[in-house]
Amino acid sequence: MLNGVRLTLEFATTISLAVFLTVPLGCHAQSSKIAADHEVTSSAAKAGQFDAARAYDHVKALVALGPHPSGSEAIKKAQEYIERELKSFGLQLSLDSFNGETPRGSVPMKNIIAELPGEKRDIVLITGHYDTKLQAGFLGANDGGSSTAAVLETARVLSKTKPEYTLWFVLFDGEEAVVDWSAMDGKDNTYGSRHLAAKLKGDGTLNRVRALVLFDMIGDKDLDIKREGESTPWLVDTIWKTAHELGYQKYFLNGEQYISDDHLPFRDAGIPVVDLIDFNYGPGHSYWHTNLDSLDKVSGESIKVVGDAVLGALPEIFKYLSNHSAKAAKPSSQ
Ligand code: 1BN
Ligand code: ZN
Repeated sequence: MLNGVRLTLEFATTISLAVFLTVPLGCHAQSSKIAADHEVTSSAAKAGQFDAARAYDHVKALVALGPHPSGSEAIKKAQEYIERELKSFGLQLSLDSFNGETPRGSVPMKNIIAELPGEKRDIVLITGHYDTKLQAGFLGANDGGSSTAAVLETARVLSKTKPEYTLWFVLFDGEEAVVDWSAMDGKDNTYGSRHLAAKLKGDGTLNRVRALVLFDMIGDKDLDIKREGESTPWLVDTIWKTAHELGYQKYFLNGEQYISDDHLPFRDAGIPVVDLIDFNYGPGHSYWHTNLDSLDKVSGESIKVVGDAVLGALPEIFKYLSNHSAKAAKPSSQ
């Protein structure tokens, strides 16, 4: 069903990445032969594509670990997997470990951050959560798995480039509630993103953060994403425009929804944010936070649709940021 648009999309994504993201010199051998040049170009183009099969394999690997809520033994395996993958792309990791103070006591948590240096020091965050909801038998193929897969595959594709802005690929821990989303005065959720936003504010790095893209629940075989109303309009518009140009209007709908999620701590700190979330999962949303959120409900092609839209929109996002300097209240970092 999603295959019909793939060729057009691959072409469009390759072109836009080629124009706006500089592949570092020395990556590809020079050749005087046109045929050899063509071969080099097409293999580079392939390497520059978001790969649906790789995304699906990430979800499969995470699901195979079993339920991995914050603080569990299984989440340590998920962390090892994510860290190994990000390192294999040649990215520099930093680990933001902390204790989440939950209704069930103190829980060790860890945000995983991989940096891709850009031409500018200012940072765009590409994010998702990797913890699964604390519930016996809950695998979170879509809710936890798909967001992790999208961040990892986006990181792999972009790691071959030198982007205009520095990119941080961030996997948040502790997105899910330990007891209930509204427990503890509405604070039993988004532990990782709240911790990172506060930490970056405290050490001054938040002044360099110019935008945040959040993937969540984007692996549904029946993909339909509405505009998220807490998100920043120009960022939503930019991604929707790109998605529609890529032929993805069927998946990027024009309706609106309001979702409380990992983007909010950064939005509240004044950062432009967008939450890409398909909050219509299964008949009558019946798979969400149930043990029906399993591998068979997820498609790598759906994850690719959203990954392609973000990759394709990045040049426009960078252009917008270049034309709109950081808020005057924030001291300039450059
Ligand atoms: C998304 C996936 N969310 C949790 N898992 C955020 C959310 C929480 C969305 C409560 C709606 C209600
Ligand atoms: Zn959830």
